[in-house]
Amino acid sequence: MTTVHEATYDLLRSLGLTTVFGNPGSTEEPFLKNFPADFRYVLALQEASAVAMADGYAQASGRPVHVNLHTAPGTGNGMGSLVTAWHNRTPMIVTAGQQTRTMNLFEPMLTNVRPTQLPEPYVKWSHEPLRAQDVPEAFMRAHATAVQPPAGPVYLSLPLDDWDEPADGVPVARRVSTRVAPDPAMLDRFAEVLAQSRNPMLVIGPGIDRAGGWAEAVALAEQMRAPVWQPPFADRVGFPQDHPQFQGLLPPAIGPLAEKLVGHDCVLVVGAAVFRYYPYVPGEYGYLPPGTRLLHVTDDPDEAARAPVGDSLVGDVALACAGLIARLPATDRPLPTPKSAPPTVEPGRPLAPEALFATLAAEWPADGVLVPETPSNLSALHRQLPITRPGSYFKMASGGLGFALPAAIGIALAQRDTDRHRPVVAVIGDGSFQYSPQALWTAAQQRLPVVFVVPVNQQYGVLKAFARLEETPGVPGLDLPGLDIPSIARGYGCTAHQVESLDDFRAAFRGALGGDGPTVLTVPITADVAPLL
Ligand SMILES: Cc1ncc(C[n+]2csc(CCOP(=O)(O)OP(=O)(O)O)c2C)c(N)n1
Repeated sequence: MTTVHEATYDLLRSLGLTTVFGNPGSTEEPFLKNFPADFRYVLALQEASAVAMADGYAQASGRPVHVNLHTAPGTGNGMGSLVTAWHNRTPMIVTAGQQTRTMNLFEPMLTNVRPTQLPEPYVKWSHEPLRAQDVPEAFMRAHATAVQPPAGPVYLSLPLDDWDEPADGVPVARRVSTRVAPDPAMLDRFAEVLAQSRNPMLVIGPGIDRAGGWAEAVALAEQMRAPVWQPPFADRVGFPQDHPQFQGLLPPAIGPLAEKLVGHDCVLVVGAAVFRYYPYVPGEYGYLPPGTRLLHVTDDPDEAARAPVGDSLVGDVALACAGLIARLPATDRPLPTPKSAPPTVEPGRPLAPEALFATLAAEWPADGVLVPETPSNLSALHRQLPITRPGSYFKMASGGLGFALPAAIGIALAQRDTDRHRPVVAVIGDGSFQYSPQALWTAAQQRLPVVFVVPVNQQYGVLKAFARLEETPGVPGLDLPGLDIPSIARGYGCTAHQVESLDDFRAAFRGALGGDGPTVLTVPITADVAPLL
């Protein structure tokens, strides 16, 4: 007799899902019992870390991932990271144990009372099988749902007494496609508008990196001879930031962003929202300056629906770029002026963050992967450190802190599993560092050579900038004295150094890159905070 347990593991094996990220409890042990030797359990010490680590792993490996959480409390702990995985469009199957079916009517301890509602709305599908025999097929449906565009997390609640039940058989591992071609008629219309445009602008977003479309995006930009901008809050980078046509990052507010579009009769946004704004700063033009037409390409029907302006074409963004290249005539438009070089900044003591990032850029390994979560200094980091290759930048798309630290660990594990061994460097503010530091233990246990650079300004700097912009003086809780981050890091098994000069940073960074485990480098920086916009 094949049990539900055997049928499920057979299916997971066929789907290539032999790694389980998680944090176990009594309700998960019947699933985890007799854990097969060809499977791997990556233990995280808190569920927020388990989900974010899995998110990084899925994004860097380009494959869906399985995370196993402890019924309702584990799901609750993982929820912030699940919100991020949703916005990151990460294909993720989250499973959680459920109390025994036979007792559930009376709600024993650890009952997940409304299991399918708990992770909503940040899952594409949420389900508790009606019969034990449906568990393996539910995994198949969960997988097929998670990977289709827009990819995202799904949730299965699995009662603990299901696993020894007889199975109906082992489900067939089905394949579903993950690319949907854009409508050719709408591509024709977009191409006509672009061909007639005198001064088009391109906005290339994270969707291009996700679709593996760097070559298509570069070819389209070069064919159009148009300036290229990155949209606000891009969680991946879709265009080489050292390309002569690359102009920089668009500001995340309605008025300032619209001002950047002035003079362009057409703006083509590919693989991004229109637009991801943050503070409400309306300008004189509204969303678009007069005379500017907006065209939008996304693989997400909901992103198309909620755009306030423009015509949207839904489909795979790399295929759409290729379709436009084939349709557009050559042009002799003048090329845009390259943007100016980043400023040189005096280091000072404590260091100016921008001087630290200039040194980081000078030391940057050519195939390095950056995982940033340094809110008040992100613009300085971008100015100094251009991302020039695909799959080299992973940031949370949600605005929820606590992603970068565990995600960097999942990304490093994916680098090792895929034999790419690209160095992973996370730059994480001293405040952001505190949301999921337990993940450091997993990095140490897995001997992953992640380098964590922590600019320490002893405050929630960006919230001070926000308070100035919003004119909300007297907000409490924005200072962070008394955190001993090197001790925290050592406590979890990492190497840790505090560095105060650029020379010390250089030496410590080189050593950390060549290490065989995680290193945390804390760097005291000035508490000056740049304006939010
Ligand atoms: C989960 C979560 N909680 C709270 C916040 C609000 N928040 C945004 S930025 C920030 C401060 C981050 O501080 P730090 O990492 O030290 O960076 P700095 O702004 O000083 O550069 C906080 C608390 C958030 N974005 N996410």
